[in-house]
Amino acid sequence: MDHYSDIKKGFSAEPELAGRRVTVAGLGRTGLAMVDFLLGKGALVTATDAQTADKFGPEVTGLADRGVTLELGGHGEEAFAGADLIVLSPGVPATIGPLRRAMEKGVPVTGEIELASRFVRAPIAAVTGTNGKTTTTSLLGEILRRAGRRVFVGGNIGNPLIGHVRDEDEADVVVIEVSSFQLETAVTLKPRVAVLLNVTPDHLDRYAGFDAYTEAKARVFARQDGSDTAVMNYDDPVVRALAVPARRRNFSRLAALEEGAFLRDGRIILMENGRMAAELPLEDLKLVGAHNQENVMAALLAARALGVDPETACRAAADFQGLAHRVEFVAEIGGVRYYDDSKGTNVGAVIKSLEGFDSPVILIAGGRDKAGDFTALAPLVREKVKLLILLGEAKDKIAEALSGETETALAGDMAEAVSLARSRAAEGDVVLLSPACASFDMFRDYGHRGRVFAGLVKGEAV
Ligand code: UMA
Repeated sequence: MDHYSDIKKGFSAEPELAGRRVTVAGLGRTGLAMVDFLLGKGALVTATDAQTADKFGPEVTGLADRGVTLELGGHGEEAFAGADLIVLSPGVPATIGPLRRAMEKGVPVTGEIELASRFVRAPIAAVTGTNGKTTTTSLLGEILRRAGRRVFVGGNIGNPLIGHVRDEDEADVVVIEVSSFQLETAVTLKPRVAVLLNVTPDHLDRYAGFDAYTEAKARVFARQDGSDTAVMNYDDPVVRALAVPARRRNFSRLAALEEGAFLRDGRIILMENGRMAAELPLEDLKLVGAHNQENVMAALLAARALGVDPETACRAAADFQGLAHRVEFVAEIGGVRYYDDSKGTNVGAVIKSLEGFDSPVILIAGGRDKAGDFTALAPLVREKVKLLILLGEAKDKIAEALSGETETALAGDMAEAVSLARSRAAEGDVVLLSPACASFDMFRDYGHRGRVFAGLVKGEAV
């Protein structure tokens, strides 16, 4: 069933909300920010969530005292059918029964990004894709800040766009990470720059199939025109096959391009009007891994489309340390580079992280086991890890799975692990904390674990 065509426009560019009955579906981060915004606009708000009241804190249960009609523990017919407008949180599919029936009666339905974008005055850069969108969104935000722009960075990254609109923050550019869920309800969203990093199967529990998922992603380009820019992955067959109305700027790790960004001799080359506009040696990047090379190329092209000069963009990209605890560069000491990948809490994440390094790696792993199959790490450990340092509850289980592959040492705590790593690391090596386990046996959470690691590396007390 194609429900996209059913998403009604039904309301104007910057809709008048005062006195209108607006129903907000889903009371997570998006829904709460939306309710705030709508109350500020004088709307008559109904808020509904499938979960019962006992699952919520006072920020939700207290909404009734703020004049909101609250319906928890399910979605009744009236909340939707009696509305002038329904606003969906991204996690609420447009296919649920009472919602569909209201749509059939002609009640307009929208989503948070769509509604918020109608109130945004600044140009919007929207980043989507199956993987890499958070890194690319953050990096683009960073580049723009370095270029002196006032930037709001938000969206699926965790910071709803409607909060920015509600607070009437000033921004020169708005950079949003947008998910396929958010794009389903995007009707008039017209990003000045839209980035599509890649499309591989994901969220197939929500979509009829891969084509429907791709179709949702491609909506980011639907309203663009020749004055806008589409930044697209030339190496991804699904992305490459899409026709877009905007000025197209491709990036590729594999092919030399006359226009766009590509890799040559260990450098990112930016080509504009058939000429090289800038080059950035990959060795200057703090971000590691082939996927991050793509993210950097995409962010550079987006920044160029927003008028950032190529040198500033390349310098900011080179300095970007990555997201906290996701293969985050910590320090280079005596020619040894230290990385915090504390968020690598499963085996798959550690595989991805190890794949990103060409230098010999001293890997610090272990923690609370989540029934991980550590033997899946064997080939990469054999190939790349010169010393495996294990700690936490899972250390014996990991040692059993991997000690045949490389030299292995056990550590009593993080301080011992870091000091062992430091004493054994030679110039050119990488020391990587990527635990393949949860942190709760020794730390409050993965963030705490990462901060302790980084503090020890830098010799700071944490
Ligand atoms: N709910 C209903 N009815 C339903 C389904 C859900 O009432 O039929 C309720 C749930 O009970 C819950 C609420 O909806 O109380 C949650 O709403 P939500 O799932 O939309 O979550 P938010 O807290 O609003 O967070 C959303 C994004 N979540 C999802 O898309 C699932 C966050 O992305 C995003 O950071 C945030 O908005 C701000 O924009 C998270 C995510 O996992 C990181 N995104 C997916 C991804 O990246 O793969 C798309």
